[in-house]
Amino acid sequence: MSELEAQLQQIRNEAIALIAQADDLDALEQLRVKYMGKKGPIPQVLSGMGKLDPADRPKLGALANQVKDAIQTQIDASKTSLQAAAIQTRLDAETLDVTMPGSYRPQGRRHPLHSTIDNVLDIFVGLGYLVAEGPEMETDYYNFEALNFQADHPARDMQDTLFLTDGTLLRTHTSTVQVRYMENNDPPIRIVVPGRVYRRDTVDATHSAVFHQVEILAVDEGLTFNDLKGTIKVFLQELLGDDIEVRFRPSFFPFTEPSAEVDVMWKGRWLEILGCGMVDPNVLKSVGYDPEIYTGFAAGFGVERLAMVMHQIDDIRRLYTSDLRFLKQF
Ligand code: 2NL
Repeated sequence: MSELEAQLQQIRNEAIALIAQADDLDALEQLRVKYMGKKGPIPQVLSGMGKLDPADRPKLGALANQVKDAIQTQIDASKTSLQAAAIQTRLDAETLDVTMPGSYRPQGRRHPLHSTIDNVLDIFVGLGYLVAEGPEMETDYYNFEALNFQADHPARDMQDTLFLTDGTLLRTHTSTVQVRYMENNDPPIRIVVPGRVYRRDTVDATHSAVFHQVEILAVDEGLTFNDLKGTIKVFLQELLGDDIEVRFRPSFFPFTEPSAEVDVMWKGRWLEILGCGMVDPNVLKSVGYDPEIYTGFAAGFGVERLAMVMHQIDDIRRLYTSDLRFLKQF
């Protein structure tokens, strides 16, 4: 065996050994470039062929090709097994154990006050009413004057209303929004108004200085007390069930004439649930509606009281203290 043949065989043995040990695809590629490239050891050996007897040259060339084939075969084999190993490693890393316990995501929900408001709004929107809202800080005009409160009405007393230092006040009902809406829109109108209202009250189980109201208002030609009764009845049936018993009692509000209070039979007792009436002609006049042409009806109720009745809540303060043990029940 010639010196050059021996070198080729040594190159083959060394290359195959190193390639077989390569532990990733990058290392394998480096070995491929090193042993199979144009600047590799095989062309190096072949460049010494000139010194050989011409008769021995084909034999050396044939051996060089065998060595290259052998190295290439090892490269292919290593590449296949390294690729398979890489896929297996990735599969192992990405394995999901579907039997592991899931992570707990606390689920929020509507507050009972807001779900009550949502239910009420949905019913009136279904009857064709638009939802309207307005400011909580108001003037005497919108809270009292335009709503036909006489100058000496007890509700205007400092004792009952929260006045701000600049002479404005915190609205004591959402009727202010209806006055503003009527000022800016011609009849026919139908609106439902949810909102926060303020009273100068001592807090106890049934009173809060801040609470929520929903009021409705409809103004059109020819609306009668019968339209009011029908609307209230349908509303309470949708809210509390078709079998609900409803009773209207005469009452008084400065902004309606005639006025009524509405009771429902609930768990064996008559419970007062809302106030209503035909809009007083003076209120229509103050927003520029002609009471000879238009009539209207309105109603209002406290959301906390309604939610307390519906869910048997014993203390209004439970609705404000954000105690999850309480709220999780809804
Ligand atoms: C109650 C009674 C009521 C109204 C609110 C109203 C609004 C305008 C004109 C006329 Cl702009 N009326 N609202 C009418 C009757 C009763 O609320 O007991 N609320 C807690």
